[in-house]
Amino acid sequence: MLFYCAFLLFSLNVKDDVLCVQSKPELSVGTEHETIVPLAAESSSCGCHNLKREAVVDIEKESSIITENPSVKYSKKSNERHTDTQTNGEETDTRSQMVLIPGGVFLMGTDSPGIPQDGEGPQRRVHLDHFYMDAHEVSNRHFQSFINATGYITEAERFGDSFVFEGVLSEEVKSQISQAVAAAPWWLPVRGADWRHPEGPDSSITDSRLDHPVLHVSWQDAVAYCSWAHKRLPTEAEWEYACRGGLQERLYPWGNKLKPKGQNYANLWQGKFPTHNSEEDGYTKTSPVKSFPANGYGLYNMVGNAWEWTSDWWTVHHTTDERHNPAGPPSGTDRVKKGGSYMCHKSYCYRYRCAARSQNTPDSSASNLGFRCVSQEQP
Ligand SMILES: *[C@@H]1O[C@H](CO)[C@@H](O)[C@H](O)[C@H]1NC(C)=O
Ligand SMILES: [Ca+2]
Ligand SMILES: [Ca+2]
Repeated sequence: MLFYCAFLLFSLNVKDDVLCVQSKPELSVGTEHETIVPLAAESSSCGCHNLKREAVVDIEKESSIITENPSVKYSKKSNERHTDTQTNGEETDTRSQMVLIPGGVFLMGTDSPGIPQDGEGPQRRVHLDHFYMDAHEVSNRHFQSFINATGYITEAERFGDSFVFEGVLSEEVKSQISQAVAAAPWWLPVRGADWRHPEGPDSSITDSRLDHPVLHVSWQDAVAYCSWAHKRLPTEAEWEYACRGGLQERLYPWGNKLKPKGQNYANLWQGKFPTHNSEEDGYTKTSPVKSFPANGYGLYNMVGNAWEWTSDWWTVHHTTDERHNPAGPPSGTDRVKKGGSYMCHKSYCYRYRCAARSQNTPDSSASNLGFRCVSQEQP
């Protein structure tokens, strides 16, 4: 632990004390939690092989909830076409469109946790009032409207650095970095990395990436954006209920089968992490916020693409008492994030499930972490 803290103190200046108050080494990195766990330990401890539900679910029936014929719609090739046609409609919106999530009761968490130490269980009954949710992750375009209107400066810009996945950096930027995160050498603290420069100073979000999720935003940044838009961050319960899209006790927003009819339903990692991304789903990094099929509520990329901040403080202890509109513990050190990212692969980050969860300190930012907002009534 000391080693981690010393390492972080060395590699990051302003954020150190916040990162180092955490008690577990994998929490102290301030970025993708799953990447800190050694590969061997993870594959034996994550319980991936104990999941039983895949066998009992009618896959044909489930995929028909989403679309008539997913097999031709979500191949790598058609994803490219699909997203081309979608970029235009949003040019003039300054805020993203929202969908109604009807109130109801659902089973939050799971009794068959993929990663028990994350506090995915126990499963519990949760009642929620209706709310509206952004149909997709907040895009660079929408975040730019906020910045233009307010002059807000993100935490990554103020700190002067942010974590970037090594695999997306140019050789030039990499050559200037002398530190890395001890147990996760693929996370590099990059000076000048921020939402406008997702891979450091020599990168940008112009043109083709305006409709991708905004990255390198801290929890505070996300809260500031949502307030500006007269919205707020979702609670973890709201996020998870929305993720499930009206289905009960399923792993993913579309069912229990990761790739119905062999098609990709989310932007994840295919290949061998972190060295080889086969890009089978069409994307090495982020994808446009409306790529891949929406779930039953009309929500895109709830799992995969970018991790999403929620308003809850982090804890791994949950009561099984029935709850109404739970908002998490009253205090804590980390905030809950949900959904996994384009960096997730089952072998080391089986967190692209609705019940899965992870955490970061509120001032952390990284090249795979974004957010979306909700509101009780349509703003
Ligand atoms: C924000 O301002 C810049 C510079 O004036 C402009 O190019 C850009 O289109 C604006 N973005 C939005 C979404 O309004
Ligand atoms: Ca991908
Ligand atoms: Ca997401």
